[in-house]
Parts: sequence; C-alpha cells; structure tokens
Amino acid sequence: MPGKVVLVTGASRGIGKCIAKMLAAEGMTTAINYNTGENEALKLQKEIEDSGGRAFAVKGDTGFAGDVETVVNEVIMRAGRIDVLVNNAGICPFRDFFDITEEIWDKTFNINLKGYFLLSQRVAREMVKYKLQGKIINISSISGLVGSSTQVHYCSTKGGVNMLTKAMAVALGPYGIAVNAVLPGTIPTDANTEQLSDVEVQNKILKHTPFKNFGMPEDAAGMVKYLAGDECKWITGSLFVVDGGYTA
Ligand code: RM4
Repeated sequence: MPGKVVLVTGASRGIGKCIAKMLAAEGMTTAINYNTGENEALKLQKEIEDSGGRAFAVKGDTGFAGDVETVVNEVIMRAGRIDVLVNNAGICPFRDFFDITEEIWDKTFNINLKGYFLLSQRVAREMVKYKLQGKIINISSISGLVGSSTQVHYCSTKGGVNMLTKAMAVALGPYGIAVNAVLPGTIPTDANTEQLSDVEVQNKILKHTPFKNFGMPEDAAGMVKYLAGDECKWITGSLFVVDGGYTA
C-alpha cells in the first residue's frame, strides 16, 4: 500500500476519519473528503502530516454530481491517481415511518446511494484509463440486511449499496477492479448520537448483540484496511459484516 492513493469520502469524523488515519498510517497518500467539517478535516490532515504521513483535505458534497467531479479532479491533480476509493459519506436522519418526507428520502438517497454510484463510476474511469488494479470499498451497514422502524429510508439506501457493490463487482471485474462492502453494526459516532441518547434503544441493541457491546470505528476500519491491502487479491462482490454478532 505505501505510495498508493486513497480517497475517503466523509472523512472528517466518525468511521471515515478512522479509515483515513489507518490507511495513512499504512503509507497511503490520503485524500480526506469532507462537506461541512472543514476544521475537523484540516485537523486530521495536520495530525497525519505530523506523524509523517501524506494527506490533504478536499471539500465536496458527494450527493451532487458537480461536486463529485470537482473532488475527483482535485485528488487527481494533487496526487496523480486514485488506487482506492472508500465510499463512506452518509447520513442517517432517524424518523418514524410516517414522518419520512420526500425531501428526507431524496437527500438520504442522494448522499448514501447516488453519490456512491457517481464516485465509483468517475473513479473507475480513471482506474481503467491508467490500468490500475483499483479497489472500491463501500461502507454499507447491517441496516442493508435487517429493518428498523426509524430507518426505513436509510435501510433502503444500504440495501441498495449492497446490491450496487455486487453489480459493480461484476461490471468492473474484467478491468481488474475489486468492489467490496463493509457492513458495520452500531458504532457510536455523530451519526447516531440522537438514536443512542435513548437508553432503551441502547439496551435493545445490546441485548441482541452476542458480544454485548457496541463497535468502535477501528473495527470497521480494520476490515477496510484488509480489503485495501495488497494481500487482498481474489475478493470482489463480497459483503463483510462487522457487528459483534448482531445479525448472527
Ligand atoms: C448503523 C445502524 C445503526 C445506526 C447507524 C447510524 O448502520 O443502522 O443502528 O446507529 O447506522
């Protein structure tokens, strides 16, 4: 991995931040995409640089085609190419079923699913052009396997990400590009502060988790590190659940 270039979307906080840090520590030049978290992204860039790594922050809302174009162009201009794309940027606005508006539905789909497709298509074009044995890693969720009453829209996007992963693996395999997904269970981050502020919800999740604890960003990032690594050569179209046994 040393010397290779990775773009991690939504990398200013949560799981994305942890992935960026971990891959930078492996020697990858790391593009930290962010939308609103500029200070956090710049702080992370500095942290990586201070520990001897290479990183730079790139602004862009991956839910919009125009921004996707800008982000990819900027990374290629600054780093020359993209060997690994980690689609991670996502939102999870918790809503009861009858409170999901068309606006919330569309916004969630734009960021969580359309953005993953647009970025993958744009980056894969570059990978093909430069004949890179590229890797696309999608951060999905166990919510793409099991339902939840306050995440009907979110679950639908993640089910889509799972199928997007498999279909892209079929489409891009002939070019030597691997496409896989990581499906984390509940990992406390900014994305679910609201959900986990309800102790009853916390207890319900823990009760159904054989390991009886929540995950850490490192749990998901470790799987990404493996999938991004040079020793991972014959895996594509696979969905890797990291959930302490929740879906077992
Ligand atoms: C996870 C899972 C959790 C939720 C987070 C945001 O994939 O659905 O319940 O807390 O997403």
